[in-house]
Amino acid sequence: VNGSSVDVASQKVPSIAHPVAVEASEIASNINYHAKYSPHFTPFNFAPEQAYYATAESVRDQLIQRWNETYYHFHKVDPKQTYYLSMEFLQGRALTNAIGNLGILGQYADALNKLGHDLEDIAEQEKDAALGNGGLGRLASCFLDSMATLNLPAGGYGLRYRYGLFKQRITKDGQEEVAEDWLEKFCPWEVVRHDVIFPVRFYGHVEVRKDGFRKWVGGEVIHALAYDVPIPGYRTKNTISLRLWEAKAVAEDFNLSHFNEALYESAAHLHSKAQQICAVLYPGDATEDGKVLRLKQQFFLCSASLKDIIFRFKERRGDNGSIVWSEFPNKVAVQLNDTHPTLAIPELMRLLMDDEGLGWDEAWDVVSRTIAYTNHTVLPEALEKWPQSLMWKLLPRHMEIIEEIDKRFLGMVHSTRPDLASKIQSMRVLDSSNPQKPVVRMANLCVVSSHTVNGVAELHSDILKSELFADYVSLWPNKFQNKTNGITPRRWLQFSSPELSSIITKWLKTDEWITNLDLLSGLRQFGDDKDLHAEWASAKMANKRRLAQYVLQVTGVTINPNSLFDIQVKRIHEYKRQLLNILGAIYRYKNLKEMSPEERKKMTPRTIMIGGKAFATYTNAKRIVKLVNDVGDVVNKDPEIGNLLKVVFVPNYNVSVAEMLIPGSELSQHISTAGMEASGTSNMKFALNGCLIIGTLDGANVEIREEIGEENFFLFGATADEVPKLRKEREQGHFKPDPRFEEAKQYIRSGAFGSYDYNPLLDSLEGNSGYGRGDYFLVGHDFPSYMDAQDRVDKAYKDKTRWLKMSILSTAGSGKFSSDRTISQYAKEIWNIEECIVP
Ligand code: HBZ
Repeated sequence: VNGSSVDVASQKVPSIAHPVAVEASEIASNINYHAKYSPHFTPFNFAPEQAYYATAESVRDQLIQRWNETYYHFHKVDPKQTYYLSMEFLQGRALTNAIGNLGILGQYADALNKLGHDLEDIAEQEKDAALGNGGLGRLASCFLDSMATLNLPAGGYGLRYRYGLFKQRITKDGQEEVAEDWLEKFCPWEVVRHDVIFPVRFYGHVEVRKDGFRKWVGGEVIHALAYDVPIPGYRTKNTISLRLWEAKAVAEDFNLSHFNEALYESAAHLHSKAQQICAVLYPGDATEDGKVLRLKQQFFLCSASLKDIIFRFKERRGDNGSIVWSEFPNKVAVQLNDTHPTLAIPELMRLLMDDEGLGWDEAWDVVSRTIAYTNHTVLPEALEKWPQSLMWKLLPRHMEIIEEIDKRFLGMVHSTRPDLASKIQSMRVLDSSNPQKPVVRMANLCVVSSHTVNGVAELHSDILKSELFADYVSLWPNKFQNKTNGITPRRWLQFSSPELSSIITKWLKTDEWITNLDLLSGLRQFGDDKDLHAEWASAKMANKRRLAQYVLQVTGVTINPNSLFDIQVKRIHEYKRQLLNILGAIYRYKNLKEMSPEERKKMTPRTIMIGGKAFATYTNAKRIVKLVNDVGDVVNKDPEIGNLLKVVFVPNYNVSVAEMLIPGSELSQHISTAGMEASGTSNMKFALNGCLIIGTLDGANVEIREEIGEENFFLFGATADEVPKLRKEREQGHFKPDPRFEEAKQYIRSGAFGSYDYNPLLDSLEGNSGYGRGDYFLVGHDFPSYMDAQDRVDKAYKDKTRWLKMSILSTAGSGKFSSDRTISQYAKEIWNIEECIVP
């Protein structure tokens, strides 16, 4: 299917007609050119939307030039390359990021001014590419930015979902999910590669051929067509690719005779099957069909990507037929972003054995030297397990291979480590302990098959070693690593808060911090400087005003920029404890109401903002969304309270909303039950923007607190090692709740926030009966220390000088959390790849 290989390396890069524009006037004329000759609308209309497409296309010209050069250069040098396989990439908007990375943001702003437009307004025309749902997806996108910036030969593979994450609408019933068609109009940031298309099979059966080879045949074949998205590095020519696969049936799959017999649906049967694969991110998996579809999506990503990687490996070895497969791991590193792309393991085994003729040992050696796995969760319910029956049906050859992996693993442990006999059942890839429903444990398959397994923050990696994967550690002590997450400082500071960025550059006398974030520590020496304080405060205030305007626009609530802006934004999940936040807000409200007017005057005014999406079938999470909105409705209209407290639910939290919220924040909440948040990455974004954290000793909070100093972090709550004991005590009824906790719950039950039945939600905080789950997330236990920490926050905020110093020290201590640092460590310690700079 994939066309014959051309010796592209020997071809010259064709020169383009228009030079790469850097002057505002040239840029303006390029934009004009595209408005005229790349039209998507009726002519003579240059409203913001049209201006956005023309602007994006002019940027694209510049990207394509660099992109082609990068491709040719990598092809010529043939370095070892990393491929990041992920079911999610949360790219957000591309325009500002692209011109920012190209270093021509100012020129584009000027050019648009000449054309009667404002860059900010134009940028807002773009829909977010929301091909992900949370931290894991955004991490993948930050990683791509760093790979490009560090000139690494690397790229991403994902799926081109038609409907990414749903749009969240808030109604009187709480969250409503609405499909968002980000591809409705033309997407200027992708290029379809009509020459890159691979068949992907599902179902069918395994044939044993005369020569003994096994071959997977029959079933249903869908094609994977490549769409490439350019990823420009910051101030480098290097521009790498995010390759997104679209599922497609081809013309031969269309049954013309059926169609002519008016059997329209059956005529296009395979076309509709293909459409389903890339229709939505995370289709519901409560039904059997839903599970099949999810597994199909995962396999589709793995199979197409590996075929592409193998094609490139062979292409670069030339036509002389001398493919040395043991060289493959010296040219290719594959990183699995969680277990979702685990099927890459048996698929690579199958391609090597059944298509390329390698023996088991040879293929296994290649696979296990190529693949590495990142774990992002220790929650047992989030560890993927696929029913063996479903796998046999959809992927019969892969199940044979998985059985063999399991069998050989078992044999190896029996013969080399008889001491592990009592552990072996839980270490195995196959779990047949429930004969009704035997499953494949994807995480175990990853651990057994990968050369490296990593967690995403120190605490999380320690828990992997001491708990989740403890039994494997004695078998393979060197397999386990930590790679603390990071975020790109370009998107999350430089472009989202230009005011603060200029101040940092001015005081550090260099803008090198943008690619060497450790330099931020140079701000520490100015922690007490009055002039810096004044500038810092004014940048923060500008960002707060911008945020207040946004909040007014999307919620109708007026918030006071002089109040403390307190934000918690992340997916809604019980372990992240938005419920703790809102119970605290309720207690604060009740307390304010009970005060005398004199007492009230002494209180620190607060605006609590909470945002995030709840998974459509996660009932308790949706109840939390409803509760926050109900509390806001009452509190925000209470004339007695006025500006002393506002509670705002920010709807439809996504990457571009985050870019608005984070720069305007002063306090942010990262309050998960200790041991449950693998890392968190928004905590890093907030800290980088000079926002103080109230948080538990969980995930990367631990390292953030270490870096910025414990005196600049509002700590509370149980530690990870106390949690099991506390849960047990709770179960045994040895828990005496704090009266403030009881009051807050009682206030909800009294109907103060409307008549919606919150009992199921509140009962989850009680003992083990009815809905009660014994407060598994320890909201009750941590409540008093949370409230005490909040009192410390109020007190600190009253002292403006102290707060500003803490804010500056927060930014100064955030250097470690650049994704450039994270990716350099992956490159050195896991992938063994080096930079490959396009001249
Ligand atoms: O990955 C998140 C972790 O919760 C967070 O602590 C960490 O910082 C981040 C990056 O390492 N995990 C996710 O976002 N996970 C998912 O979104 C997910 C998606 C599908 C699943 C399970 C989890 O089936």
